[in-house]
Amino acid sequence: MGSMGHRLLSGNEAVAQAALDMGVGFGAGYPGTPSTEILENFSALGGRAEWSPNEKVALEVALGASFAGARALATMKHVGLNVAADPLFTAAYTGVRGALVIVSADDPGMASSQNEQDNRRYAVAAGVPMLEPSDSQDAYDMTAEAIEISERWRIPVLLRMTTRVCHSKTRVERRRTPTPPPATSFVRDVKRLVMIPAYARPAHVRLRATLAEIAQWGEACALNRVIAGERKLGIIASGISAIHAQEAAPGATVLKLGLTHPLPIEKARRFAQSVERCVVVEEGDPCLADALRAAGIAVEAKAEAFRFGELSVARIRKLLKGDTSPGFRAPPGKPPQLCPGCPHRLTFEILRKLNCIVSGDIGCYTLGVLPPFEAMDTCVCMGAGITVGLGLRHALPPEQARRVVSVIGDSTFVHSGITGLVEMVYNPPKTGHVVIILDNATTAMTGLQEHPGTGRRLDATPAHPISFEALARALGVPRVRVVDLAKESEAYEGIVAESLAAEALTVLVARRPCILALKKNKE
Ligand SMILES: Cc1ncc(C[n+]2csc(CCOP(=O)(O)OP(=O)(O)O)c2C)c(N)n1
Ligand code: SF4
Repeated sequence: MGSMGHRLLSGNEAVAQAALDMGVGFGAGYPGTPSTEILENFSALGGRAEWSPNEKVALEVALGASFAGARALATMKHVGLNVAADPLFTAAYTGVRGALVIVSADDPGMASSQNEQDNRRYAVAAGVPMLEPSDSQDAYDMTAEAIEISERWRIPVLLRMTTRVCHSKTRVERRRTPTPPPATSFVRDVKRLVMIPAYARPAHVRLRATLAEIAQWGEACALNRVIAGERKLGIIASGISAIHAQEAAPGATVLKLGLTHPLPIEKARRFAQSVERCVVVEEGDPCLADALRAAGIAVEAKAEAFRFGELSVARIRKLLKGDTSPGFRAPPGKPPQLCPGCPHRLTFEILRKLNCIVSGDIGCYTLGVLPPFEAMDTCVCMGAGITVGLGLRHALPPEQARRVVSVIGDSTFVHSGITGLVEMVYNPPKTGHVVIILDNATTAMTGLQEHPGTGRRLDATPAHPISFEALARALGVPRVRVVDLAKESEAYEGIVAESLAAEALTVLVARRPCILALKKNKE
């Protein structure tokens, strides 16, 4: 489609454009930096996209659409794939009908995440192909290629992006002729789609045979290519590292891997033999190096120091020299802060004043850990605010247990807090518990996305807003109280104190919209 010319797109925009051009009929996801803009752009381009309550739901809905013959996309950040891991592993067995591409946006260096897990491990563990774009053109081309691989071999495909690839803008040519979404229909295929052990056993055997076929195909496919250079130094790299490596060592011969699972082992072997020194340059875990060495290929792996954080051109120069001395570190910037006027502020002022032990969660409100509040004591993963709080209540001596409060944002509550509330009602701590749902009517941290509590969908169409207070009451929480922070700010402290003293199961819905969401919704 040369006639459409080149455009400057971020990696996320390029994935959205390719999905649209390839006739993806359904996109689902849960927001998470750096993946969020993929679905937002897909929707803006006219694609059918939805925010799901969490990543497991998103992947399952996308899988269902694929079973119906639609081409489907599921997007999430790296930790989101932990939540969606259950359907992922078995979807590899069922396989797909329409293409199913799962975007895992990893965050080496933790620009905006609680860990820097390397999701290339998931491709190996679940047994699904993985493609790794290096720039926006790759993101476009590999999204299209992932759709084709998925349909050709009837297998879900992981597209692994990283923060730099998601957010950097590079030139993109729309190389695919836009095609409309394919017609859908249900075709009964019980042996493939119902994973009872009798059908799952052959499905696993089938999966391994499919992977072997893809591995064979990958040996010669254009996704894995050699960029010619001197024989002295060969570099094997994928993703953004392949681009940085070319700049760090301009003379080197580079094997740029686009398909990193299954690996083109024989191609890599020939490559390693063709150069005098062969170094694997990879961000994160030594996944490629381990796999190549296990196959008996003599490659150099990076030193352990380079496992942490992002790689840059400067770091790769050091990596190639084996220099592990600490490099230049930018002086720490100003720590982030809750916006002036943020409705979360009052809650943390009160929790600090009341000397609470605060089991926190992830969102803007995690900033309650920093000065001036310093009112958060634990924060692990989405949803853990309620459940870790319950564990503390169960195990601490009563005089400390009585001070434990769980705080959780509204989007996070929908994502994975509801089951925590079920646990609370089912296995109540002896001293009761207090959960505060910080309902600011948006998913603020990731850029003000809608969720099932806001009354609007991804494309801003109206939806039935779920009521947290009605849900808590229906689950059997005896004390449920909505606090309107605009009108009851004076009374709020007394309400929290009284709830702690009650020693009963309590849910307080602290309600006041995020000031930025209010502004956005007025525009
Ligand atoms: C499994 C997982 N998915 C997504 C994210 C990214 N993320 C972090 S917090 C958050 C939600 C924040 O919204 P909310 O709970 O409403 O709090 P707010 O930021 O609005 O205060 C998201 C989507 C994550 N950390 N983990
Ligand atoms: S964006 Fe909204 S929720 Fe986040 S700190 Fe600012 S006002 Fe608070």
